[in-house]
Amino acid sequence: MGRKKAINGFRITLIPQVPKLENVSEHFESNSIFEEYDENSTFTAPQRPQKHSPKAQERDANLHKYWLQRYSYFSKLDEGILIDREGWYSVTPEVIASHIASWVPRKATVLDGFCGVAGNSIAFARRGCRVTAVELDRSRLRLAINNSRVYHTCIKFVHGDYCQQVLNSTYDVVFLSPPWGGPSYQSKDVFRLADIQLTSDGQTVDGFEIFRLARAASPNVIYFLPRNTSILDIASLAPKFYLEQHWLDGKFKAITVYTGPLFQNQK
Ligand code: MGP
Repeated sequence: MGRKKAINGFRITLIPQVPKLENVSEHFESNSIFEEYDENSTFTAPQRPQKHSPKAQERDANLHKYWLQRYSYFSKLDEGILIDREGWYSVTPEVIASHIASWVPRKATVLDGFCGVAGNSIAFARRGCRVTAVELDRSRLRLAINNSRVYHTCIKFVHGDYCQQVLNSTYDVVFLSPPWGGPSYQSKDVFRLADIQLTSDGQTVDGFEIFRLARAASPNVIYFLPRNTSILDIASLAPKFYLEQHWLDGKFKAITVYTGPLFQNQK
């Protein structure tokens, strides 16, 4: 629940604490680090709509610009959406997430390998896809589950490492929106796929390897990338691809690469 505080005569509702997962059915598969949360899990969602407070975001100059665009990320922001620091700068704006989802047939199985606070997973689920959403950060996963509840979507959430999860099953589509190393991608003239660097099982995994792993789980991969990504790197991923530029309010935000038979002759 949000706490109320009087500041300069105004009553401000502070951002609520991360809700507790209660009675969540967790199970550990043998030889696996995954815990699964699905539609059968019970979860305490926010009891009533919460107003987000500008306080924290206004204090933090780096987050201020995201705060100003807050309703572009989640139109239901005030209905209980929770976003952490990394979520603010990496969540896909809702209209872009819905557009990306519109490329995927309804009922398709989709792996969202880096679900973050669930912006894309929610869009795929609203499209009618059967979504498995993976997140390594446990606290962020709780926010994702909360946000999915706000949108009344049914998503299978997995706490774990994309590089391991992607080896476990096959999917109609794998969606990739990995961490790009934070907003500093903007300072590079050209962003290289090798600049995406994750650690999995003690090994460094770059943006090429992330894609290679996805292709092993599905012939159809959607890759959400910085707007300054090297076109040569993208061209080296697959012989045929669609590349889409996303513009919002006159600003070039990001690009998406679609590869695989599902996307041939789609648009
Ligand atoms: P941005 O460049 O930080 O914002 O991110 P903006 O508003 O274009 O910044 P400005 O300074 O040019 O005005 C643009 C979009 O890219 C965000 O809304 C996110 O959807 C996405 N994005 C940004 N980052 C840093 C990441 C990231 O690390 N990972 C992923 N997957 N997406 C990101």
